[in-house]
Amino acid sequence: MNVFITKQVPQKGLDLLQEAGIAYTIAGNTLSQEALIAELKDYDALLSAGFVKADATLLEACRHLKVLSLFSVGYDNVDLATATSLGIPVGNTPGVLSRATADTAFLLMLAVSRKAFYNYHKILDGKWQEFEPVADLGIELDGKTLGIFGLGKIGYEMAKKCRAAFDMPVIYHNRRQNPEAEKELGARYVSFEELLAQSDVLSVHANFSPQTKELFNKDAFEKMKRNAIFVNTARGGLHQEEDLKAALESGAIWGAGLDVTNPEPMSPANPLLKMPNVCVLPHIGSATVETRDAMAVMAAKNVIAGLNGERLPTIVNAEVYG
Ligand code: 8YV
Repeated sequence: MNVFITKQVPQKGLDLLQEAGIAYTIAGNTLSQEALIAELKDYDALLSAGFVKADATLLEACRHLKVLSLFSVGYDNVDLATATSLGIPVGNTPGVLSRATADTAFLLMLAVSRKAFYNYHKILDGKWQEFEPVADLGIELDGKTLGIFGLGKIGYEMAKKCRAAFDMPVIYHNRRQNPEAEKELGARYVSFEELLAQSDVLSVHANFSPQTKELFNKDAFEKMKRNAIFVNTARGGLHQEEDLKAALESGAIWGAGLDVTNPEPMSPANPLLKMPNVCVLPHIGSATVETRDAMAVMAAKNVIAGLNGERLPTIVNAEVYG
């Protein structure tokens, strides 16, 4: 039994594979889809880290795979219907990255509110001048309303931090109501329109899907408060970048913090990077030692279960089991 791993992952996951008697190969470089398909002919499982498009072409060519284990919570890069129809179980890594990702959303919210990245660049550019009482002022967060779009595990952690740090009332919009967040955090369910109209900080934590694609567009930004901060740590495809730029330029919203962009990587020439009220990070939501270790362990456990013909501990397409 063997598994092909697309990128180096933390040793803790590799140790588990070894203990389970599973041989692994780690790709030396990023492979084209064609090369990956050719490689996978000799493997029973794929542990996919980074952006590997597991579309119908790849899955049909690799229908012999006993498991596709994702080193991520997101599964928007997998054609789940095809995986299920071919009987390939797909596993992901939910839960363990919620705190780290929420930390990143919190960091962006605070950094945007004080124009932190812009002010740092002023120093680098030799533009730290004399004290100016009205230059480059930020806005405070105490008591402001936090709106969460997609209040699942990560959104919950973000809401918890914002309540504890700044006593922010929480409103949210979801497919389903979240009774735990309502009870523990006093979160209030609102319509999407109300979320746009009432949030001082609007933080996005939803999955990317055809339903959520570019939901944050011109129309949405124009319905938001002029002092609003938009934060996206989910997927870049949830916002329309040109519309976001226009909304920031026109003052339709106050600022934006992005850990995800569309495309990734973002071009260094992107004008968003020069805007005072914008902070961009290169998709580091889950990038802590603790979280990446935990993700590696979870992804390895999915591989081991799949190769032993057992149900994956964290399965995305449970329908595969009928
Ligand atoms: C990963 C993520 O860094 O889990 C996710 O969905 O976006 C990040 O944790 C990324 O997917 C690389 O595998």
